[in-house]
Amino acid sequence: MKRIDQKIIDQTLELIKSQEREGAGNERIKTIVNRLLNDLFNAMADLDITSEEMWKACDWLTQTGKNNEYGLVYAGLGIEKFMDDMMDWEDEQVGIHNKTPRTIEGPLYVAGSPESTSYAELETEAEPDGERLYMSGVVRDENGNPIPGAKVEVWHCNLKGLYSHFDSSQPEFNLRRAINVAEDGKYEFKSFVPVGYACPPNGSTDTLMKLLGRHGARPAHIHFFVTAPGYRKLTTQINIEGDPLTFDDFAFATRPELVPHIERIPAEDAPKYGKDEAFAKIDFDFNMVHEVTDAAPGENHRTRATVEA
Ligand code: MBD
Ligand code: FE
Repeated sequence: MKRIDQKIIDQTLELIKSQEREGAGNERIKTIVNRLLNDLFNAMADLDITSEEMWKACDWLTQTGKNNEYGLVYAGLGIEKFMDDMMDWEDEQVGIHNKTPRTIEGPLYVAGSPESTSYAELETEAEPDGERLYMSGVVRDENGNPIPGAKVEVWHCNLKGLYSHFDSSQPEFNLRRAINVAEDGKYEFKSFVPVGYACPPNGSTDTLMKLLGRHGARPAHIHFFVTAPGYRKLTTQINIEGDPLTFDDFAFATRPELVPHIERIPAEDAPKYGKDEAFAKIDFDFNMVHEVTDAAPGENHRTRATVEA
């Protein structure tokens, strides 16, 4: 039951729209804003939203911006996941299959990480209590052939669940690297098994999650951008198998195909793999598809953190 006549809602929407000048401004923005206002005003009426609630929301939005938490809110409300759903559906419609599934980027990427060829060690700062991890695989095209010249950017958090740059106590680019693959398409990195992530306590996202009766935690995961000339940028993650939150991720990023088996190699078998200590081993190939014009591009131009030289 609306607390106001539909006629008045529509009149107000019309009034607001009537100030737009033809030929001025941006048509796409006009369409989007008018649609969102339409849905918002109707929701305000349907839900009997009070002045108190409206201004609480304004305060929360203001604080979220001050905290730089909108990227986190997009993740936690499933907005970023829903964009993936739409792009996946579009891929299916145009017949794109057999690719490594995409999943959300999240708000914690930093551009410009140190580059190397075929192999990288992610720890700028050693994590002495970490369980050693080696992850490796091949970047492949639609036919399974390696893609020479592909680049694998990788980033993950430390054992406190914090990401370098956003956590200023870590060295710049700690646990962030860019690996250029050679002719064989292979990449490998040495790191440690990361832990899960939790939203900053009492921040805007955490506050919202609590009001929704939800948690603000992610299972342990590792992020990737995989790029190659002519191919669609792949934004994805893998999960650490066995994490209790694997399918209870506040950011909805887990996909069954992105939970590779993690194998534990004891110290005595390590030399067989050319390693000198016990380690956890993940094998994971990235299957790329060519850039196409009839489905969403792999890249978007959201503002990303960079490090001043
Ligand atoms: C993360 O580490 C992350 O990957 C996402 C999507 C949201 C918050 C923290
Ligand atoms: Fe993350």
